[in-house]
Amino acid sequence: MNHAEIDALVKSFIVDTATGDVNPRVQQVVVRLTSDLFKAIEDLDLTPSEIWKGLEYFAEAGATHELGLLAPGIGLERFIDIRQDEAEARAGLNGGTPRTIEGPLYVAGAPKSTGFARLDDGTESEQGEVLFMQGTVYGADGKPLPGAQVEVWHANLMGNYSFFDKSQSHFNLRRTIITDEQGRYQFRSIVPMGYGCPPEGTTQRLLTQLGRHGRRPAHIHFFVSAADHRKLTTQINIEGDEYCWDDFAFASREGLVPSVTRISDPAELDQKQLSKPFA
Ligand code: MBD
Ligand code: FE
Repeated sequence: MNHAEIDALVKSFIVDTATGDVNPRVQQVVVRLTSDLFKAIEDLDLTPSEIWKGLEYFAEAGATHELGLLAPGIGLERFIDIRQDEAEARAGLNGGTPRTIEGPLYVAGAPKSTGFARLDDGTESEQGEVLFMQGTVYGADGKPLPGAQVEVWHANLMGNYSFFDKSQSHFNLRRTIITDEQGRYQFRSIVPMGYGCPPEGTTQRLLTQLGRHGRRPAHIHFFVSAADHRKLTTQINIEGDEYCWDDFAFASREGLVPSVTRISDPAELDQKQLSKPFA
């Protein structure tokens, strides 16, 4: 069938049979996606078994909760961000910390504190490196924002996230920090390890057939929100990670790889003229 015939067929199936209440947007989207699918089937000459295999693939991805992993893996989540950046640029809303993808592993309701939080429950203190991070939340006017909400979440030393990894305590490595009077937040945690897609899962199986790996660099996620401001969704990568610029989820961006200073003795804070965490 040629494309015009496919358009007519899809219209006859979906549009011409409408009787009750039509949601025009849903109709528009379904007509478009269905005709694009049929055209791809035609152009690629997909066999019936290939088509059913594709449907089974999505069924398995859904049943194993991997659709949220497939979305970043095929670049869909990054594409949504690019479009958001473009929309903001058109509206003249430039500058500030770049956004990047949320990923599938956020959990709402993390313990809340003001100014400072310790994120880790201490179970990996022996093996891990202690990490301190501090920063200031600024509004678009460049002024510090007191009372802003900084939600932080990251993986443990196995690259796993609490709740998804049942072996971790609830809300391990997840906290909500409210900025202090000067718009500052600080936290103590452990340096995370990068995430890897479940090796036998639907996402990794697809990536492998595309000749791709399913690794993410070590990273820390943030939601930053405040009254009358749009929410920022972003992440930082830990510099030096071999996947820092080779992320299967395409989340790495210029400006989101802060420099990390490693110290073994607190006295080095003075020598290196670093601000003191907790000070
Ligand atoms: C992650 O930790 C993540 O941040 C993304 C985007 C995908 C999979 C695991
Ligand atoms: Fe993550």
